[in-house]
Amino acid sequence: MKQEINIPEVSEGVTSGTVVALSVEPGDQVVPDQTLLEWETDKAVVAIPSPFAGEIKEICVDLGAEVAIGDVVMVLETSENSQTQTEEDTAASVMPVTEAAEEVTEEPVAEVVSEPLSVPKQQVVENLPGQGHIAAAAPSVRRLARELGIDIHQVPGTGIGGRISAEDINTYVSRRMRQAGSQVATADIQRPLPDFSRFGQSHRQPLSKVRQLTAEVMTYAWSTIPMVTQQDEAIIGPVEEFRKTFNKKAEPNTRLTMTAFLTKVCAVALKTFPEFNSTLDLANHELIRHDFINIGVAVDTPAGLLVPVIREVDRKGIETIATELNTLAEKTRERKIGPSELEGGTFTISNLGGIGGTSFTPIVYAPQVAILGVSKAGIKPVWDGAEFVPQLVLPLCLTYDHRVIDGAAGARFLRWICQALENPLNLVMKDE
Ligand code: CAO
Repeated sequence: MKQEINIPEVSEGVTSGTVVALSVEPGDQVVPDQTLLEWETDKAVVAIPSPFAGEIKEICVDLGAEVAIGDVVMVLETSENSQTQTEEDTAASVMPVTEAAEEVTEEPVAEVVSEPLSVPKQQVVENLPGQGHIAAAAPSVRRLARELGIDIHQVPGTGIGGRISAEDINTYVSRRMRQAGSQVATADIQRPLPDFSRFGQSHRQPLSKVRQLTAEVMTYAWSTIPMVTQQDEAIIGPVEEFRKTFNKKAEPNTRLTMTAFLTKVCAVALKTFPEFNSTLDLANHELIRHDFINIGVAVDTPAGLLVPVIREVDRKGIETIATELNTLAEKTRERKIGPSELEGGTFTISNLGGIGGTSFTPIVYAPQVAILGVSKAGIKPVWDGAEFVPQLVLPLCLTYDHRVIDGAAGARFLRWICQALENPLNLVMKDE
């Protein structure tokens, strides 16, 4: 039986992407879950698996093609048996996007608003605030608006009946930034480029989706968040000794890294200083305090910077965190990380110490309010009150959103982290 393979819904907000690898050819036999192609979205590269066993009959897309959720990418000849066995397990992954969207029940009132086509769009949207109407937008679009701190009722929708799309939100944000006379360039605004051919030869190369998204995220954060970077140092000789002894008996995947240790320390620090585990909602004049602690770890990959998230870190021991981090970092470098694994972070750690450097100023990853940068540990003379003693010192840099966090709180938070590294007993002094 012939079966069309569609691009499944992979994550909120992801609608299209580029085919960056074709892993099979016509005539190949495939098994369920075998990767058929790699699809680069603006969040990550996603491996699209085969929902069934069978033979590849046709490949409907070329390398580099732009395809959207629901598009047919391949045709597979399945045997009846293989389809019955795997249908249930894989239904979600091949579900057409329209069916999947209907299952989303969050904020249902927003979904049923449908203004008559004859009503001018602008009028529909701009009449909304204060009149008991609800903006017509999918939950993912409403969430995007919340995360960007904008009032969705102010966004003109360009869809049928004034329905608001993610693109409308982005257009609105760009327009507001221009209107505000911002001197800062957004990702799509730049001064005219000089004619480089006057100086020599240059070559243009397209930006990958990851690079485009990084540009957008960084520009948004840099131009909207007033940030301060606080620096401090921790003596980590004893922790490093413990780590090295532990690793003598560890399997490669359970190897305890400095980043895993820092992730646990930060989780306890975030519990102790909850304003660092929050999001500023300017539109509603509120601070959203998160009861969950999910820490993102910046991973350097050939495709660019990606930030997979370790969830509920406060409930996990360092060994579990280390194993999860090793797995996530490897998956990320191999471009096998799913978009859902890049979402939901409430704080970020960026460890550049394996490469080098004495300090840097990381950029807050909105809608989070703080990020910890880690530079390279090295031996330094430290005054112990009587003499200089050689100590292994780890430089740490904390960047925070100064609208939410005062300088004194920033200094206290970072000092707490340093003291926890120097005396890890601090981690277990309070109830979990
Ligand atoms: N100081 C000194 N040495 C360090 C260190 C530090 N801060 N951090 C790591 N190292 C050492 C480790 O001890 C390890 O040496 P050993 O093998 O002898 O133990 C070596 O560097 C490699 O560490 P690692 O990379 O395997 O493990 P990690 O957990 O420390 O780092 C990860 C994991 C994912 C954070 C890292 O691989 C990475 O990608 N870092 C780059 C992050 C990045 O790009 N940030 C920039 C974001 S902002 O532009």
